[in-house]
Amino acid sequence: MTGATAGPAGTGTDRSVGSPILHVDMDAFFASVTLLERPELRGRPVIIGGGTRGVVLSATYEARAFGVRSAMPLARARRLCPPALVLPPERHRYHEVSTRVMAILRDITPLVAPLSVDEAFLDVSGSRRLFGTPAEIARLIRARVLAEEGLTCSVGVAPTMFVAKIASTRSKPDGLLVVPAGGVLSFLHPLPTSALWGVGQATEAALDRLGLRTIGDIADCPLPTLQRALGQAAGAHLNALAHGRDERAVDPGSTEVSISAEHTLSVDSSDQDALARELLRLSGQVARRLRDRGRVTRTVSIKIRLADFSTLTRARTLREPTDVSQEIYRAALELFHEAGFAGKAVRLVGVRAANLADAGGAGHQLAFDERPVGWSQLDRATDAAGRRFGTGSVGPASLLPRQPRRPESI
Ligand code: TTP
Ligand code: MG
Ligand code: MG
Repeated sequence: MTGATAGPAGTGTDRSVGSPILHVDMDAFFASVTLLERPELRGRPVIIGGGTRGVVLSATYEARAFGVRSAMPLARARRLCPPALVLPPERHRYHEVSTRVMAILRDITPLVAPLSVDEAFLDVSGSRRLFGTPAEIARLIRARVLAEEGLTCSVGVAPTMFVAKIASTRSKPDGLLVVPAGGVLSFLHPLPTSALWGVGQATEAALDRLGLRTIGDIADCPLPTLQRALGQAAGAHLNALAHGRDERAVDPGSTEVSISAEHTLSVDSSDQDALARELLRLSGQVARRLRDRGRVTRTVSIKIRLADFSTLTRARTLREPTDVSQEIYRAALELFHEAGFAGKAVRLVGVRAANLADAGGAGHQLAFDERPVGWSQLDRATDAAGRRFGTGSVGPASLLPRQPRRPESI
């Protein structure tokens, strides 16, 4: 299926020219990647899940037809969809595909801001001469991702980030939806309030109490009423969004949720001193990249792949956020010693800094009202990183949105 395009798409009359922001999101990402190597399962309801959390991570659209949704407990998903096949995640493959998809996007413009492992914003304002209008670029991206990865993605094209994000969601699966500059309000206003990025259950309930069901209702609501119910800042933000106003710009540096470096040893090694030196070198790289970006980390993790390819991660939340090599190294080395790899042959080591914050405001956690509205998805990803990376936790770290660029040391 090819999704709807609001507005004619040919050059000349292309109404996407005033809509330079693209949001690209892979369809049923984990499930689709897993199915690439299991083509006999295509068309069947498939769920990726299991592991320690026992929830649905991704479900094919065939499974969703039964009501299966991500984050649902697997037991419930199985009850809703008895014929579904439940398969374990293959994190390494998802990461590799993600890296290649992000590279396709960076072929178009350096202004790519990944938001998670399977989605990114692009600002294509400067790409017109090389690649055409935003709608043409969206088609090009979809065609390349399909041709090169065998996967479908959905793309929203809009004048602003939050509208592009809503548009990609509304066009799923395998869709393209262009919201022309003059069509933002007619697109937004009929949608339910929950479609607004940043409106969670609590905010939705508060809006509901005011009798506000659609985004159009929010736009029509007097600002003071909205602010009394939600607070000054949140009320003003929602009012602005409901009028289609979103000042944020696609910033390639702002959405990184982690920075990592890893290295595959030329020969498998169990030499503890040599491995510690490698951790020191990688910690230095990570710290430098944090400083380059003006960021600090609160969560350091290590990744160790043994000769038999089994891969483990260990993570620690620091007392104080840092961009100092030695502090990152100290945490990484402690994790390494605690993990009990002594004597085992190691194939790959990695260091990751997650739970990032701006160096200027280190330690200052923005309250909801202070956050630029629209970043709640990113905030959630970052919060989740903190939760999942509890001291000594194992495993699901590789599910977190990763920095899509391949570390230079590989
Ligand atoms: P999503 O883009 O939210 O979902 P999706 O790609 O599976 O489906 P859609 O077509 O609706 O975009 O998430 C991308 C991947 O991230 C998803 O395939 C699995 C993973 N993921 C988790 O690991 N944990 C989670 O809680 C969620 C929501 C997703
Ligand atoms: Mg997706
Ligand atoms: Mg996504």
